[in-house]
Amino acid sequence: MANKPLVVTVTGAAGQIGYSLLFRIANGDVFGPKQPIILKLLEITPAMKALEGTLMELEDCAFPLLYDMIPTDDPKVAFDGANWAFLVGAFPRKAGMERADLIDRNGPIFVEQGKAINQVAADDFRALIVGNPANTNALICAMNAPDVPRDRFAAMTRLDHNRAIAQLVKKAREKDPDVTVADVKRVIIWGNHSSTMVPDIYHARIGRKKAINAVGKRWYKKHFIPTVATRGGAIIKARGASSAASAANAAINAVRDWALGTPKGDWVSLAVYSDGSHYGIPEGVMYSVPVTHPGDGTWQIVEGLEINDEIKEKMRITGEELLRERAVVEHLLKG
Ligand code: NAX
Repeated sequence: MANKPLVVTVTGAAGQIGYSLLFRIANGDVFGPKQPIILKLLEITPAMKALEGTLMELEDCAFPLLYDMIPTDDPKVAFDGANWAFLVGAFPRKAGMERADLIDRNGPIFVEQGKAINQVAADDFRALIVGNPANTNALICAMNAPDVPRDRFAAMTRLDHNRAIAQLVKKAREKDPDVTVADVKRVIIWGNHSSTMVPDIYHARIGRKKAINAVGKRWYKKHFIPTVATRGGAIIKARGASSAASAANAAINAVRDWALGTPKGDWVSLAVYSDGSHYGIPEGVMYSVPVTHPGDGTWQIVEGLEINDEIKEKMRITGEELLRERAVVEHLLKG
């Protein structure tokens, strides 16, 4: 074997995102066509049987890069020696459940997993948190793994970022049918992965044009922002189930870029720990910002962007929501 296998942990592996994600990781879509993978798959005990079925299917794909698979319901086994993790497993929001109830329900999962990561993960461990409320779960996980640097934990806003790009392409094509996804650069999602997220296109370009000029301010405010922010709900309404393949795809995009680097001249959105030194973002929350990845497993916040008052106000509101979420879980952050 050319390269030593990477240990990649996926939680919630028997769920619907897991069903799409695992096959693409095993296919080399994240770490490249030369990197063998060991998948460690965490589930709750009642879902172990379903996970067994997914494992049988993975086996039947005979992926050349899939060196081994280890299913478990024990976080310490799942994170043992892990280099990367996709933390997808969480309980879904049920009808009538407030956001605070969901935070309460899912928070303890990330306490337990953070503690296990602290004890047994590899030195170069990194995790993308997908399970909702993703930003606050990422914070809980990071704070319960005090020996792992906080910049190794990030929450996923890449699906929102991708949704923003797709909406821009659709609109721009009304005037120019040749516009493609590759023409759209420098979109930003600020803040929380929730309806207060701030999709910002004031720095974005579509080909050589400023995106805001290409699509118009009116459309941006009236259609784009609400469409991106409520897309998850629209998919549930149409499909009868929440986004799964697109969420798995976004997780793959996010970790691939984090591991291997962002394309030149562009950036991506990722919710990372705020130390309070950027763009007036409050300290101590996981806040989505534009980042570049040099390709060595690190990220850098894009500096020096001029933020207009309209976006600043929205950024303040989403920041306050994150602070309120933090207050709900303060007792889980002690580590
Ligand atoms: P599913 O309900 O299909 O799967 C979740 C899986 O997690 C289940 O198999 C469950 O048994 C497992 N699980 C629960 N507790 C666990 C624990 N303590 N350890 C390990 N596994 C555990 O949900 P799915 O559609 O796959 O979505 C998973 C999570 O992603 C949800 O929290 C969902 O809200 C969130 N999403 C986040 C997105 C984002 O952009 N950040 C977008 C997509 C998605 O909505």
